[in-house]
Amino acid sequence: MNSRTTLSAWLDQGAAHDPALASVVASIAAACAEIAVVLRTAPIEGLSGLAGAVNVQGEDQKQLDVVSNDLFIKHLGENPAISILVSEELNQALQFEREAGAGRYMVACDPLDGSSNLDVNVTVGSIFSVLAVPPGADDAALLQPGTRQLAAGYAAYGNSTSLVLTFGKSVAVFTLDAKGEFILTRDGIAIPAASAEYAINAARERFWDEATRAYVAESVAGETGAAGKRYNMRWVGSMVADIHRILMRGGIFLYPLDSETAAKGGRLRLMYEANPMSLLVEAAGGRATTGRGRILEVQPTGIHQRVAVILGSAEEVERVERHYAATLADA
Ligand code: P6P
Repeated sequence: MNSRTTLSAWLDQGAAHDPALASVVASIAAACAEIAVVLRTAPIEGLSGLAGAVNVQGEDQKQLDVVSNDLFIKHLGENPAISILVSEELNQALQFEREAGAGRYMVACDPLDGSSNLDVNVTVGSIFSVLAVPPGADDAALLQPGTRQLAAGYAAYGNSTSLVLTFGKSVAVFTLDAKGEFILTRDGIAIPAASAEYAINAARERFWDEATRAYVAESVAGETGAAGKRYNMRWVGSMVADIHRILMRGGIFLYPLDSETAAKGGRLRLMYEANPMSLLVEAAGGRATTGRGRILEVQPTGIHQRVAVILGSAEEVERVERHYAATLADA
């Protein structure tokens, strides 16, 4: 891809089909570009370490969680098309002051996912989802299934900064250049249907359900097992890093419901982790399930609802689904 197509030029060419929606994505990208700059020198600026507060998830907030959340509030608050921000770092939805009837979009985001990896310089990311909301929407209007997303994506702050974006039909990748512009570097991402790489936190084996146990056992058995091929395992502990690898070369990511997370509905959050990642994966030809149904069809009951997440290469997700079907049939 020789020509340098900037994100703004790509949006102007009509990718979003709606100039206001394009402006929402541009505001999100501006927040991510500023977060990337802050992260690059954070240890020098004394921005590593804890903020001294606990967020709604009960997690110790890092200073950079707060800084990233503030940058989303700044950039999204400046865009009159956006009326509501749902954030992992905010207990309640934030309603921006808007003219009567203005502000048709809400953004749900995890401003800095995987922040436990910051101190060891491992890729972290910002995850975002865009939905339409009526002006003056009440909380119930925010609780929309992932099929209603108008755009979704993430920024991966790694050796380069990638912005990975979909409006539901295809997936494009932009890379942040030295001047702070996102440049189109890949388009039409397709996840290979077959893969031999799975991502799961294997230390949780004692909590797994029967379907997860059976899927992993088959993968570990390699050529001698029912899967009939050798597998490799990767687990970064940063969802954006694991999902980016899967979008780039295939694989499957599993954070299933287990005996420890079941009481909370799962580990990962539906509206600003599972749904945006599922829209990306499905737009790239993959599949995304809770094990008991399509993630994008889950009806949220709360903005911080958690859910089981199993997504990636279609053939691998189908193998997991076969094990769930078998165990549910036995139940
Ligand atoms: P565990 C990071 O805290 C996160 O939300 C995701 O980015 C990541 O995939 C997962 O949790 C890691 O969970 O249980 O391995 O620490």
